Amino acid sequence: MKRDWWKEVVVYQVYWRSFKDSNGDGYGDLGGVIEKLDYLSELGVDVIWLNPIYESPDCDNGYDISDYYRIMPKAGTMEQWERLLDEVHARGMKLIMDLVVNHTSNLHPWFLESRSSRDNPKRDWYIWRDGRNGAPPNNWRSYFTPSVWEWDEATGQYYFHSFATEQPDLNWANPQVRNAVYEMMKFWLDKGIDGFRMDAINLLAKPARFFDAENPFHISYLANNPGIHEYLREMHDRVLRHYDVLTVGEIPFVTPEEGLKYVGQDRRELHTLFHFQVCDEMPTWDMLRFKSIQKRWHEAFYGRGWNSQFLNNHDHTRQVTRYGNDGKYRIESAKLLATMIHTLPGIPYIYQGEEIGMTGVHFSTIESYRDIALRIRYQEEVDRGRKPDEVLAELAPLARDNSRTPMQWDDSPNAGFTVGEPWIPVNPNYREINVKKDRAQSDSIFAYYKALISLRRQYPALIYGDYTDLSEGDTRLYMYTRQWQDDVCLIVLNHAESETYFQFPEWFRDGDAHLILANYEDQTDVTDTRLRAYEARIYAMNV
Ligand code: TEU
Repeated sequence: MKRDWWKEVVVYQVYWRSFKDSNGDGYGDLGGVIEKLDYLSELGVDVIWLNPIYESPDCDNGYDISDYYRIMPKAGTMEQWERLLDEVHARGMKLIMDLVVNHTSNLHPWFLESRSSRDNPKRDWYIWRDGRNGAPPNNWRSYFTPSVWEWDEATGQYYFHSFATEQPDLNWANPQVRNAVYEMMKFWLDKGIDGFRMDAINLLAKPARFFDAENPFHISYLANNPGIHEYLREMHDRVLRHYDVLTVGEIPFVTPEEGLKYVGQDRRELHTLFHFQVCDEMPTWDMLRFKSIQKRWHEAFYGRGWNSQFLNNHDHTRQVTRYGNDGKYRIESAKLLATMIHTLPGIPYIYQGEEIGMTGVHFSTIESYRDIALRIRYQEEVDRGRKPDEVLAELAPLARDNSRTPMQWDDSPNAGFTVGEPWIPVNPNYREINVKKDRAQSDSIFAYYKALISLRRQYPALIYGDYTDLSEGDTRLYMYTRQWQDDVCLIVLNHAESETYFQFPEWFRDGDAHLILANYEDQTDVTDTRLRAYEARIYAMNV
């Protein structure tokens, strides 16, 4: 298999508004990211993914862009951004930026023009349709609202939005739109960035006719529509192939076979993708489901395309709370989940705070929540007559704000995130869980992540190796190998609070196996087959 730098990286996601505030306005910012670069460099990550920093009315935390060429004042200035890029590069790291081109803000000048009249030259830059007997053109729901259509009084038509009404979708069928996006991409690439994380990129194409959906709640109709691969191939041909960069598409609603159409190495579209089979189909940990997802994707992708591994991000609640145990075994289970993510096939993504085992949060009032998606959904349910408390209790566990609370640096007020008033409340557990405390402990989660990241450099089998699950059907034990040429790594995990025993594979016992990492410090015995609560180990050997 061909070696490429971008296959070998570990990516760290910086949700900057919650990372570190350098000017006391309560929002994290670029200055704060610069301050913490040594921290990231010490962790050992190769690439930083920065969530959108472009000018935006900020209805959806920067995913509603009103000027692609300017920096949002909350984040800082273009000079600071340029300095950030230099400082990242000076430390031997790379920077990838969020590319949000399925939609713009409704305050983007393109949309203001488009909505100004039916014969404006930019009318066709967005998707406008007549209603159907006084109702929207079809019955589709959007991600955030009951309809993808919003009535616009001024010109008497509806416009299409896959997310909030403040996020009208661009019309990718219009070549002028595509040109404008390609120019903008070149602007950032020419500044020297190292790639893009492409927001909702498989939503760009829309169907020729907007038929009704049988079940409007299954919003997969928004994705993978005819024409999408032509757009991505054109984007590759016109822009991406001229730069040596990493591209990762956010691709909801795909099977492995469909996913390969986006990232197959012969496809000339994208390098890698995020699929959401784990996050969307596993509300809580489900070992058998997880194993079957890993197996299916590996079988489809091995030697053909490159995957990603992640269990949380700014849209999906903290992994240790959702998929581990954020009480008694927080430290052990945080490390167990990290072990999986860094040893399963694909690029590992670390979401800020994960490396110290930050947990989800449960705010007691709706006012504390900031997320537009949650607030709209809450209102919709309350308007249907449901009890507010009950609705909140139902929505809280998977709320996006779980991951968006400020990074917990130390036990000083507001966790050392800001000297001002944080834009979203800090998780009240910050005195117990913070970077300073974690790093002072002998069983530091941070140190374990650091070790995992450096193991990937020593053992290319963890990156390029074939994957074999040796524990199919077992609901607690997960044991698998990664093999590349003569090198094998064996990973053994017990995803349970009680003990489990396992058997080494026959071939393994005879070799010169050694234990290269374990999440229980006292574990040094290579022959021990007893696993304690959330115990995780990695062995290596030559065959
Ligand atoms: O998310 C869009 C998106 O497709 C996800 O909602 C995805 O389907 C989901 O995580 C799977 O469960 C992106 C951004 O990540 C999100 O923060 C924005 O709100 C959204 O786009 C709109 O730009």
